[in-house]
Amino acid sequence: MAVPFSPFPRWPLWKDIGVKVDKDPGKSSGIGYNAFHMDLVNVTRPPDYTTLLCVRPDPLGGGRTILSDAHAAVARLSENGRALLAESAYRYGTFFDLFGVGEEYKPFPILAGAEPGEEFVRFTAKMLERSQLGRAHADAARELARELVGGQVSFMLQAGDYLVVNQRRFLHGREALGCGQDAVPVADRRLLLQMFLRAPAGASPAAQHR
Ligand SMILES: O=C(O)CCC(=O)C(=O)O
Ligand SMILES: [Fe+2]
Repeated sequence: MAVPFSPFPRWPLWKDIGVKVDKDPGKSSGIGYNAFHMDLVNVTRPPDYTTLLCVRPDPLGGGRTILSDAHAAVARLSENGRALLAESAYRYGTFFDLFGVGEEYKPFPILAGAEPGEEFVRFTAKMLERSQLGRAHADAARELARELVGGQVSFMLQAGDYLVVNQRRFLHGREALGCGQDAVPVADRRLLLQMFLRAPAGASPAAQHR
């Protein structure tokens, strides 16, 4: 279906996402709400797929996976909102020691000009808190974040479940983990393994999922 690769030379192909109580709660391995995003949003060639293998769900019952159809959410926005999202006015995060994902993209448009439904909706709701955005562009992005939540589905990954997310179609995130993670031994805490996939040249992941 697609070829595994590691964008992070420093980490193994299967990157573990454990639980770190002292980490930024909204980020990977944090204990809080991980808002809707695509992985590696600020590169010119993001992974076509991001995949998550669940080794252990949260013993405290939190950490449901959330998914939302990005193009469906975009279609519910006003024309003016869509026009703002198509401007190169967005930025997020840093670019450091990455492999196989092109160049840093900064600033970037959330919506590409290409055929609707075929391209990435290059979005992370984390930019609303963590990046400097102009007022109108931030408002349009906040509107998109609201629509993503409105159209979301959520489910609990169980041990052995393997989720493959087409990043051209869906954005993903995670609900907060259960309260009291400090009391859970590290070896019993939630554990996922993450791997990225590149679609074969010429294959359109968006088309494959019609
Ligand atoms: O913890 C999760 O379920 C998702 C984490 C995630 O999306 C990420 O690390 O990129
Ligand atoms: Fe992610």
